[in-house]
Parts: sequence; C-alpha cells; structure tokens
Amino acid sequence: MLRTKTFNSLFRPTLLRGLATLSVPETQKGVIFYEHNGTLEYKDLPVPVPKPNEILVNVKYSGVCHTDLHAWKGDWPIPPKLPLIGGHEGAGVVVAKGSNVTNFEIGDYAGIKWINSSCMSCEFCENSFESNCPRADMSGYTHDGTFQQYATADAVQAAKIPPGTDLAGISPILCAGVTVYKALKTAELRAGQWVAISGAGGGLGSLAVQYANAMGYRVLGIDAGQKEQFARDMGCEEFVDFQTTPNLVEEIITKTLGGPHGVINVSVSDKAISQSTQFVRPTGKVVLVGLPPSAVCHSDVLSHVIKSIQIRGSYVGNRADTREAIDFFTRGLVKSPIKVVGLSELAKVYQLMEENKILGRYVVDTSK
Ligand code: 8ID
Ligand code: ZN
Ligand code: ZN
Repeated sequence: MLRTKTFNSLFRPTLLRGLATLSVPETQKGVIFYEHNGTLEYKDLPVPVPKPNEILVNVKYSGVCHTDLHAWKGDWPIPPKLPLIGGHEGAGVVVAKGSNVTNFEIGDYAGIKWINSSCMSCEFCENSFESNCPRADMSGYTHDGTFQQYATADAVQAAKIPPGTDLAGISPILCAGVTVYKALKTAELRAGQWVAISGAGGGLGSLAVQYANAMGYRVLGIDAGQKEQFARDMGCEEFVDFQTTPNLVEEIITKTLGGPHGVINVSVSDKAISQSTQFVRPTGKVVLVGLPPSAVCHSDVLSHVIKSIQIRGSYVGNRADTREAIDFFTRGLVKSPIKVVGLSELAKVYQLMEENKILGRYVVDTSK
C-alpha cells in the first residue's frame, strides 16, 4: 500500500513540492545485527526520523559492498555502532526532510553513500577532504545504513541522482564507483598509460576497469578463475590470474611493457598489495583501497627508492568526486554489473562474497 502511495506521489510532484513530508509508515523492513558475526535478522524496524539537517530516503536498492561484510565481522579496529543496520550504497526517493534542508525536495532521487555527514568546518572538510574529517559519520557503520526501506542522511552529503536514473544500476556507484574513480585520479595517470586493477572481477574492480577505460588508460586486470572472462568483458586489455600464474610479477611487467604506471589495489589480500610494489613501473603509483584486516604493505626500501615509486591511500571520495562518478554512469560510460536479490537474502550475499564467488556487485531490492 505504502509503496503504491510513494510511487503515485512521484507522478504528482507539483502537488507535493513544498510539503516537508510524504506519508511515511512507522515501521519498515530491514536487516539488523546485534553482535559481530551474529544473525542477520530481517525484521520489522522503526522508521528513523530525520534531524533538521537530514533527508529521509525511501531506499529502493542498495549495493552490497565488501565493507559491509568487514563491518559485520568486526574486521577493523574502528568499532561500528551495535546493533547495526549496514549498507552504504542506497538509491531511492526523498520522502521527508528536516526543517533546515534546502537542497532536496520531496520526490527527488537521492543517494546515501559511506560519508553520511561530516563537520564541514575542520581543516579537512574545508579542503574538501570530507572523508578524512575526524567527526565523519559513516552510513552502515556509525550511522544506520541502507539495508532498510527508510534511511536518513545529512542533506549536504547525500548524493543528487538525476530524475529517471536506473536506481538499481546507480546504487553501486555511490561507494564502489566513487571510490575507484577517486583512486584512479589519485594515481595521476595520463591517457594511454597502463593501470593494473588488482581484484578486477569484484565490485570495486569491475567498475575500476570501466572508469579506467573511460579515462583513456590501458587496463591489466588481476583476479582468478571465471573472473577472467568477466574482467575482460568489463574492458581489460590484459589479464593475469593470481592463482595460476607462476611468476606473477614478471608476467605483469612483460604484459604492460615495463610495469603499470599505476596500480589500484581493490583486492582483499595483503599479499597482492605488497606484490604491487614490485611490479609497478619505476616512478609509478601504488594506490591502496582494499582493506584486508590487519594488513601491512611491504615495500622493499632499496627498490622503492631506486624505482622512486609512491604508495598512496585513497578513501572513498568527496562530493565533487561523487557528482563526477555519477555523471560517468548517467552518460552511459560505465555500466553496473549487478545481480539484484531481495534484502531478505542479505546473509546469502555475505556468504558468496566471503567465498569470492561474486562477479561484479550484488544489489538488494528493499521491497523483497
Ligand atoms: O574507500 C575505500 N578505500 C574503500 C571503499 C570501498 C571498499 C575500500 N573498500 C574496500 C572493501 O572494504 C574491501 O576490503 O575494498 C575492498 C574490496 O571491496 P569489494 O570490491 O566490494 O570486494 P569484492 O567484490 O569481494 O572484490 C574483491 C576481489 O578481490 C579479488 C577477489 O577474487 C574479488 O574479485 N582478490 C582476492 I580476495 N585476492 C586477490 C589477489 N591476491 C584478488 N585479486 C587479485 N589478487
Ligand atoms: Zn563501500
Ligand atoms: Zn570535518
């Protein structure tokens, strides 16, 4: 019933503009867990109430990022809130807004991303490094996220999604897309140069391959097994299987005619990360994105100096990166390789992800 009402309202925007809220229920479906590795409970939950600076989004679809799996397992030393509703790739419709919100109207499409809010006044926010804000609030980590039908986000940080956009398709762009686009910018490559994407068949990797192509780079993908054909379909000119290639470092250097000028590490493997410092081209840049628990990047100091390489961390992206990454998607330059399942099946998605069986990205439909 409620879903019908919300959809109807989209087709009657003129009547609804200016109203601060649509009819919103008090309860909804969502997935919550109470302790790390605990049961992922699909159940009725209260609908959150937006604060004066927030919008309430009726989340239609949410991508499932490996970060959500890390949060559920408690992989990192930064503690998430508990109990927690995960998810940070949410795309949906604004159904209510706080009294201070001026940049969204009821009925607009909006995206909820990892940075749910930041202080906007510290040195980092001032310089558009909102992800480095010490007071950043993270969707699906320190702020209940998008694995529910209704979620809140600071209107300043929420992403603008153009009307008519495919909401399932755009959902992975809100974390995976923005993150890899920013990571590619961090590698400071020029068109025609080689970039290696380590983890090319996963959620971030499959988008990284496409953004890299759209930006004019030559792409070598690294992943394993059936991900090879998939990664090639995404746009890898060369591919190396990390499980079956005996001399991985030499193979990559040969295939990229001297080593890639940049490496985007989106695998969840510290071995892969350290190896990338060996095959990167002299003067090249190794970009760290994937976050295997307790990982350390080993780089031999002598070759690090003699090759004059750089290792850089890259953490999601700011509001401009988000707008630009969305623009690549809405212009059709990148496609989301997604499989849509019901939100009630989230636990199965985590299992597939743990087993590295996912090609591209799973997206959950919050109505099922
Ligand atoms: O802002 C950030 N830095 C950020 C943003 C979003 C996500 C970081 N992340 C992190 C996640 O927390 C996670 O640690 O990036 C990592 C990748 O997220 P994902 O793309 O959502 O995960 P996935 O879909 O499971 O893909 C991982 C891929 O890595 C491959 C797997 O086969 C899979 O395709 N892989 C593995 I595991 N070991 C590999 C290896 N040794 C490997 N590929 C190459 N070499
Ligand atoms: Zn993510
Ligand atoms: Zn700040």
